[in-house]
Amino acid sequence: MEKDYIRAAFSKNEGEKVRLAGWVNTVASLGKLLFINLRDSSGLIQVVVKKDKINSVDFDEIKELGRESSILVEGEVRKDKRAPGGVEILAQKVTIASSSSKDFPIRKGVSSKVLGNYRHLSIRSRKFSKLLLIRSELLRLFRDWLIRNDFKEFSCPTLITAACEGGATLFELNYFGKKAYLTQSSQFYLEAGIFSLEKVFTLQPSFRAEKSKTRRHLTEFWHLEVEEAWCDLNGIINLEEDIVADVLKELDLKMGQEIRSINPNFSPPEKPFKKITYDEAIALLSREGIKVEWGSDLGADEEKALVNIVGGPVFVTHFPKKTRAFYHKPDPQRDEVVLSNDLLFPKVGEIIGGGERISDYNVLLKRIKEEGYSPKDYSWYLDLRKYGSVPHAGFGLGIERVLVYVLDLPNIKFAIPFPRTISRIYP
Ligand code: NSS
Repeated sequence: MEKDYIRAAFSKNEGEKVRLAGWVNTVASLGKLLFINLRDSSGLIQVVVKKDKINSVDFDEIKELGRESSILVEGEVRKDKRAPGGVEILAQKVTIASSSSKDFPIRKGVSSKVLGNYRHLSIRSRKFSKLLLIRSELLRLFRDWLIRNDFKEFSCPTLITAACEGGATLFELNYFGKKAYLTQSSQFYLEAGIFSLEKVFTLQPSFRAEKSKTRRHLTEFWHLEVEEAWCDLNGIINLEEDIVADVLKELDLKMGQEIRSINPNFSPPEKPFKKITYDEAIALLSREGIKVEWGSDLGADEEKALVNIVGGPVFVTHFPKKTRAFYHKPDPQRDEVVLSNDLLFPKVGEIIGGGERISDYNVLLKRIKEEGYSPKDYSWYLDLRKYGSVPHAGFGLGIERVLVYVLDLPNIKFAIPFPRTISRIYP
């Protein structure tokens, strides 16, 4: 197919002859004139069709086109103050690619349930298209940043045999008669990867059988995970701070206008982010009358309160061992806490979980047993500590959580084209 058409947003030069391809938003008829509001991936443009400029059979067919009909337009750009966007296209030829059925189910005022049931169609809206463009750019910027900083993309399996983050949220499946699971995190495979490439990352879905309905949990989310050899807790915190602050600044430069059309109050967070220990966090919360017993994890409400108290993004480090998965390295100064960190952000709470890993074989074996797991299930993971183990650290970042923050979304399900939650696996 010939692709010499240009996008609506770039059809700006008075007198220019252009070819456009897109979808009909509305057709308004004014006697011998038709005004088509045409949509493509770049935006909307008005197309004017004059009856005397076009064959009359075509004119009548265009007049009857339903919303979402796909058409090709050849015409001339004209400046017109009344047209949305300041320009319109005076059509010389309109070709109907496919006329849409008249029962397009997305209409003004439909419920959010209907929008969810028709997500395959509702992603066509201007707002959703903008959001998905921002998401696409965010993914690209994270990848670019990591590649620029000498990290290599490392592909990990989705089908796995043992839990990374504890068994509670595993999706189980039958793998030719054997028990297998969908991965909760690619961390262990990235840890294997550092012995080959030293600095690795992956950007792929993780799966969690989250049974609660919250505004920040999906059962399938896009997980950016990074692992680095010869790295400790401080090293990984610095890396997290750099990548998040740099990428959000770059995203603002590239997509600031689109972002602010959805969240007018967005401004990228400035480095350095505040850093506090878990002990300091519960002391701060206690001063505000929020009691957290030492040894309990921080929930969404506590995270929100902390971000408010601190006044922006905050790293919380040195969580109690019992709140974290077995692979975290215990603090050599204080065995009951681990060298872990969470990065908490306004509006959404935790966007990153990470830290330094146990690099000693015997310590790891002990922790696996203490947590009640079978060392046999982690035999390959233990091997990594047998053959030239190194200090190493890494983190995982939830892409959709970052988007909830950037766009101030009321629910994480708006941050992904086809959300999976406890109550939705269709479409
Ligand atoms: O459970 S995490 O805190 N950490 C890990 O999975 C580590 N194994 C990552 C690593 O070090 N390689 O999850 C990391 C992030 C968390 O901060 C959230 O931003 C996101 O993954 N996350 C989620 N996003 C959406 N929905 C759900 N259910 C979810 N769970 C975690």
